Amino acid sequence: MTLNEYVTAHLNRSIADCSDEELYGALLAMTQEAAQARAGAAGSCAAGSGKKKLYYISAEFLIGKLLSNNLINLGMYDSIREELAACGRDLARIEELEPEPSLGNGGLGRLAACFLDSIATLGLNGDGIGLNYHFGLFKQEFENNLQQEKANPWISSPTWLIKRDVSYPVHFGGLTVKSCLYDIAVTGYEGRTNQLHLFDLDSVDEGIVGEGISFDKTDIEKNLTLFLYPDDSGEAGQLLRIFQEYFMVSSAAQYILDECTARGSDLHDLYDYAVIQINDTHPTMVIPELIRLLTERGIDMDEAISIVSRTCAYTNHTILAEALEKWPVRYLKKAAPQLVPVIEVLDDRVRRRFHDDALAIIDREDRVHMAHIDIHYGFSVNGVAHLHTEILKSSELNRFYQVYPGKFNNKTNGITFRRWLLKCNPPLAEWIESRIGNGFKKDASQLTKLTAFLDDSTALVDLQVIKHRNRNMLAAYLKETQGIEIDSHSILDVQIKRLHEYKRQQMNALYVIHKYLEIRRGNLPKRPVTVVFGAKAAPAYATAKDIIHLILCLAQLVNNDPQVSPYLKVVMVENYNVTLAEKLIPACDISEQISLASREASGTGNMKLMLNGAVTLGTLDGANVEIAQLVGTDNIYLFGDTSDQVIGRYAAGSYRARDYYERDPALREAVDFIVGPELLRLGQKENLERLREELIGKDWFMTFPDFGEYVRVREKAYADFEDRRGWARKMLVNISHAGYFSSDRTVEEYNRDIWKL
Ligand code: 26V
Repeated sequence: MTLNEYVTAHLNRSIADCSDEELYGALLAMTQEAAQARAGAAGSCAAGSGKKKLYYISAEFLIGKLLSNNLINLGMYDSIREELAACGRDLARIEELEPEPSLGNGGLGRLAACFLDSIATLGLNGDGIGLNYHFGLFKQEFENNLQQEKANPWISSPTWLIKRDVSYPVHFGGLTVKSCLYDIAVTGYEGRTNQLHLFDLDSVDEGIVGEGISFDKTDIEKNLTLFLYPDDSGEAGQLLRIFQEYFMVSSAAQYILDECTARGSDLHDLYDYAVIQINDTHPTMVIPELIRLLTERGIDMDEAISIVSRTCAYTNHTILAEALEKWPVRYLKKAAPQLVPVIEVLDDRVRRRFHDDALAIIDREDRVHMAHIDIHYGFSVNGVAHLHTEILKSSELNRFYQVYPGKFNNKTNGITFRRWLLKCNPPLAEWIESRIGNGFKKDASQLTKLTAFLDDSTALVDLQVIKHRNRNMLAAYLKETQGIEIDSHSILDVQIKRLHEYKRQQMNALYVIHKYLEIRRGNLPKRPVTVVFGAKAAPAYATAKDIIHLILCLAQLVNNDPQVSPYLKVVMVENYNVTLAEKLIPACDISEQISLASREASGTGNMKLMLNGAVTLGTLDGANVEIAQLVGTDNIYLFGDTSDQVIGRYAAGSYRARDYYERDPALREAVDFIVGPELLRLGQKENLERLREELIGKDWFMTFPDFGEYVRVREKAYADFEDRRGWARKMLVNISHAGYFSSDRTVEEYNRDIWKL
C-alpha cells in the first residue's frame, strides 16, 4: 500500500492535504502494521524456528527515534521519501516530530539497541526485556552555564508502544504492585521482527513529579517507572534503584517461565528453551528470582540452581569500582525479602566450596556483590573488548578467572550499520554502494573492498565533498535547533559521550584553554577549529557537573573574544542524545577517544565515528586498541600511558598530580586559568575552584601525565589535516576497516559461543 492510499483510506484525504502530524501518525501506523505482518511470518523463518530463545535483559535500551530506522529496515524508506517529495513534503521534517525515547544513559543502553537490530536482522529468535520509564533519563538544559535536569516525557500519542494483555504481581515485602507489559516491535534489516518488552508499573503516577526531576523517592507504588537512574546518592535513592531492578527482573522471570512453559518446557529443561543475557549487573537479581520461582513450582533447590546456572550469561561493561553494584543486605531485605534466603544459600555454597572471601557473594560488611552472583551462577562471563576482557582476567576478576577459566570470553562490541551509516549518513552510504555494490549492508566485512580506491583521486575528493556537505547540514541543524553557529570550513573536533572523569573531558578542556592562550599570544592555527562537546552528567556527580560548567564558561569566553573566535570555537550541545549523535557523527573530522587507558571498557562512539570517516585521536584503551590494529598507526593518533603503566601506578599508589603541575609550566598555566579572572567573571567561583582543587589534589583519572603528549599529538593531527588528500586517505582507511565493528559480527559471536540459538 502506498502512503497516499493509506491516508486516503484512513483519513479520507490525500498526502497534500495532511498536516505533518497526520503524516507522522499514518507512517507510524503503516510501519507498525508492516512490522507485525512480518512478526506473524517469523515462524517460517528458518533461523528463528529453533526452540531456544534469547532474552536480553537490560535496564537501558537507548533505541533512538524509530520511524526512519523502521522504514529502512522494512525496505520502505526510499519509496515513502519519494512519494512524500513528489507532494512537496519532507520526511526529515516529519521525523522531527517524533520524540526520542529516553530509555538509556550511554554506551551500555545503545549497545543493547544495536544488538536488538542485529538479532532481528540475522533472523535470530530473541527479545529484549526492560522497563518503560515515563521520563527516561533527564532532559539536560543549560542555565547560567550550569546543567539543569528536567523531566523528559516521551510517551505521547501516537506511540510505538503497544499495550499487551500481560501483567504480573511483584511482591516487595509488605507491598504488592502490578506490572503491565508494553511491546515495541524491533524490525531487522530485511530480517525478522522481534519485540522489545517494556514492563511498566500499573499504578505509576506522573503527577508526583515536582520541580525539575524531584519526586518522593519512597512512594514506590507511584514512582517505580518514572525515571531511569534516579539520584542514588542517598539511602532512598539506592533503595529505589533496588526496587526498580527487582520489579524488572521479577516481571521478566515470570514472563520467561510462562512463555517457555507455553512453548513446551517442563521447566526442568528451561535451558533448552531460554538463554538469558544479563546486561551488566542491574538485572542480576533475575538469577535468585528464577531459582525462587522454580522452587515455588516444585523443583528442589539443587536442581533449580543448576537449571538457572545453565540459562544465564553475564556481560561486564566496566571495571570502575563505583559502578560495580554492591547492595547492603538490609536494603535487599526491604525491597525483595524473599530473595535474601536464596542469596544466602548461593553465598553459603560458594563459601563452602572455595573458603575465600574474595569470591564470596556477601562480604564481611554484609553487602551483596551482584557481579559475583553472575559469575558463580551464570555459565558465561564476557568483556566487551579484547583489552577489557584481558584486564578482567588478569586483574579485576582474576580470582574468578582462576577458578572458572572456561567461563570467560571476549565479545568486542559493535554497532548497527543500519542506523550508524545507512540512516545517519545517506550520502556516504550511496557513495559506498556506487563503488562496491550493496553487499556491505548485510555483510559489513565487504567494506574492505574500498581499499581499492586508496589512491583514486576522484574517490578521495568525493569523501571530502561528502564530509563538507554533512558539516553544512549539521551547521544548519544546530543553528535551527540550538541557535549555535559553526563554521563548516573549520576542523570539527568532537567528544561525545557520558560525562565522566575517566573519559577525561577535563583534559580536552585544558587543551582548549591552552589553545586559547596560544592564539592570544599570536600563534594562529592554519585553519579554524571547532571543538564540540556533548555529554550529560549524572545529577549527583559534582565533579562531572563542574566540568560541564568549565566547558560552558570556556565556550562563552572563547566565542565572544574577537581576537580568538575567528580561529577557535567551543560548542557544548544541549541534551546530547541519539538524535544529535546522528547529526554530529557524519560531520566529524577528529574523534576524541581520550579515556585513561584501562578504564573505558570498549567505547562504541569510537566505532561510529570511524565508520563515518572521522580519524581517532585517542589512548590505547578499550576498542581503540583494535581500531589501531586494523587501521595501522598512520591512520590513528595515539598518545598517553598504556593500561599496564596506569594499573601499575594505581597499584603503587604513587601518583601525585601536584608533581606534574609543578613541573610543567604549560599545564600549570592551563589549570590556573580555571580560576583566573576571565573565567571567574563568567562562572561560579565555588565550582571552578573546587574543580581546580580536584585536579591538583587528586586527578584520580591521571590527566596530567598525558597532557603534554596530548597537546603535541593533537597539533600534529591538525597539521596533517592540511594535506587534504592525505587526510582523505586516512578517512578511507578508517571507513574500509570499520566492518569488523558491525554488531552483526558481535551478535554472531554471542550466538556461536554463548546463546547457541
Ligand atoms: C554508570 C552510571 C554512572 C552515572 C549514574 C548512572 C550510571 C549507570 C550505569 C553506569 C554504568 C555504565 C556502564 C556502561 O555504560 N558501560 C559502557 O558500556 C559500553 C558498552 O559495552 C562500553 O562501550 C563503554 O566503554 C562502557 O563505559
